[in-house]
Amino acid sequence: MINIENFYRILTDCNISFFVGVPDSYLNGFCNYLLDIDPERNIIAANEGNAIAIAAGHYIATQEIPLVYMQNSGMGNSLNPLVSLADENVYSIPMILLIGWRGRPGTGDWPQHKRQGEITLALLDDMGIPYSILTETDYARIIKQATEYAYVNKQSYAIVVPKGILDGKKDNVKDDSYPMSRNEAIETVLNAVSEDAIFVATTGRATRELYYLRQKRKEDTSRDFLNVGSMGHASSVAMGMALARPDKEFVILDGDAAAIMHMGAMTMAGKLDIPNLLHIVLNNGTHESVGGQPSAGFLIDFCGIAKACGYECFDKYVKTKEALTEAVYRLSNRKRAGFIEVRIHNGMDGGLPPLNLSHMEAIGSLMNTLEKKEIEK
Ligand SMILES: Cc1ncc(C[n+]2csc(CCOP(=O)(O)OP(=O)(O)O)c2C)c(N)n1
Repeated sequence: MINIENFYRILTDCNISFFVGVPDSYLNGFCNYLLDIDPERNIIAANEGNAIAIAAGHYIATQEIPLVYMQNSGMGNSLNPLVSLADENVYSIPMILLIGWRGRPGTGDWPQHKRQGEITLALLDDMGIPYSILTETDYARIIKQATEYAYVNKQSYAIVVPKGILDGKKDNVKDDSYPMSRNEAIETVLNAVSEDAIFVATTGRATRELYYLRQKRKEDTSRDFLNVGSMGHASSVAMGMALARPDKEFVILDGDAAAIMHMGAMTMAGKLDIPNLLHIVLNNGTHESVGGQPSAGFLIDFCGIAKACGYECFDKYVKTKEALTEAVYRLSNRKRAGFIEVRIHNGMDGGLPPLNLSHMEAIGSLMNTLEKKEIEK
């Protein structure tokens, strides 16, 4: 584990002092240090493409080289502005990329990280971005080499970060901002909607909580889709299913940061005839699954946005079990897609088991459930 203070000091010695990105658990110690030390110059972006473009704007306005941090899962989001905005063939905007290397071959990681882990270095090669793999002993030299390259060549340089080098302890801090936990909110929804509704849960803790609750309640999981990767796309997967199966109800358990990451998807509620869709955002105002860094969740009016996008909404937001149950009932006769924002507190059940399941089996039984209904009809 690198001393984060030293790491930061070397960056600032090399004139890197503007930071923008999406948090990652492998960069957790660094991200949380930035939050403490200089929140003004650390922008937590909506998605990794947003981060690259903000960094580009910063460079254009100041000629200071920015640092963009991200999990390698976000490389896809960053690719378009990297190659069509910052690339040497266009505006040649240099930046330092700090990339958490989930799924590094040989290290073992969850299935959703496997392919991205395998292609991380190849993607950088293909984009013409040189890189170094960060080590505990050689980090000062790597930072200097990266920044020198960026200044001299006006091009980006990536520092790829393996597990255990910049990750701090993930604090499980329970705050008392709102009465309900994620677990309680999900259980309330499970109790309020029809028994055969199909659930789609977002990346991170929501998938684990839903799976865990199904075991605890001795319910089968063949009606659940666990969107373990593709952050921000759970609602779109649900929309695709809802459109194809108007006879079934689909409930999305989304996260605030995930919904914000691909918020454009919400406009589809105004375009598509999907009253069988209920989109619930579990808003704790943070990226809790990767260390609790703040999102814009508490700064924006989700229900206002949802209404403007064509959803039917209940109130501004709900925060108690009773209000959440009431919201589900009030929306049960909706004519359009429904939307509920639930404010929840941070803090996770420490005993929550990891998600140990076969994704192919899980999708097989969900597809079976959907197919069975078709035959019965
Ligand atoms: C494209 C992409 N970027 C970053 C990540 C890392 N990541 C996993 S979960 C998560 C935070 C999700 O926050 P939110 O949706 O609010 O749910 P919470 O964790 O608070 O329950 C992040 C940033 C990822 N999986 N994919």
